[in-house]
Amino acid sequence: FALQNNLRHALERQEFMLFYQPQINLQSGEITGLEALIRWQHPEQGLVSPATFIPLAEESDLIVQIGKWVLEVACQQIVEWQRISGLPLTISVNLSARQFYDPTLVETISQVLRQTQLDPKYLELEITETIAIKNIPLAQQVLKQLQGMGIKIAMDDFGTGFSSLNYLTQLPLDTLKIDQSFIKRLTSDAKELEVINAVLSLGRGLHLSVVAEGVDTPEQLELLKSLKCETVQGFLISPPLPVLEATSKLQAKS
Ligand code: G
Ligand code: G
Ligand code: MN
Ligand code: NA
Repeated sequence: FALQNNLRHALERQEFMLFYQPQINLQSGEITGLEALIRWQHPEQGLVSPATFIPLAEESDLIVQIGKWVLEVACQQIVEWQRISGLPLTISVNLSARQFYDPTLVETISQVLRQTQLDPKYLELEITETIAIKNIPLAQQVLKQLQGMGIKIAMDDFGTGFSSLNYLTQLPLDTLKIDQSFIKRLTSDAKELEVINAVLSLGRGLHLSVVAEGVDTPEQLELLKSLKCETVQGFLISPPLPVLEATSKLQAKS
């Protein structure tokens, strides 16, 4: 209860911040984009994980306000990073269910794009299978509008939902993000390799980019390279970083 109460004031008290986790192209080693990940600096409890407070925020419209803040800050930041690095960087932003189905989402996003002057093709919105299957026809409609604006859509945690293959042809998508759990098991079993291979081949067939998430070891990286995986993200490459550290990393690359 206390946490939920504090959460209500966290925005005005400026207690949220974004961390950014780089994604790299496996062939070139270049950073192609970053995923924005929210953090809550709680005055007494320290850093609170979004895994804890996003579900609380989802219980009310608070998630819509927090989500808007995330979009504003993330889009502003990527414009700045594109400018200083000269790289065509994409920013990936996670959406929650209530935020995704909120009737103000599309207007909020167009407003943020106008304000920040970010080219929509550099904004990627991440939704999960669980979000999509709540209401496939509505999800389809919202995603079509967003894609029509030039925004990219990624299916996050791919492979952990129920009807993975069922919705793939029904929803307009640009990217599949293979869930971390698949990558974690990548070394132990030849069957795991085949599953990832199948997702990569599915991606190629459907003209979707594929990102392997949670890459933790050099061995996993080598296996993904051998499978011709395009993009990777994970602690081995970099953990989510505060702005200044991410900026240094981008400057070192350019
Ligand atoms: O960064 P971390 O591993 O602590 O994230 C935990 C969970 O919180 C992940 O599922 C991630 O997608 C989610 N998350 C992080 N930032 C955001 C955000 O800005 N919005 C939403 N809806 N979820 C987020
Ligand atoms: O649900 P989603 O995929 O958005 O969650 C992303 C979160 O996963 C990030 O916030 C980050 O903290 C976490 N993460 C990113 N890379 C790794 C990794 O290599 N290993 C582990 N265990 N977690 C990771
Ligand atoms: Mn994500
Ligand atoms: Na994920």
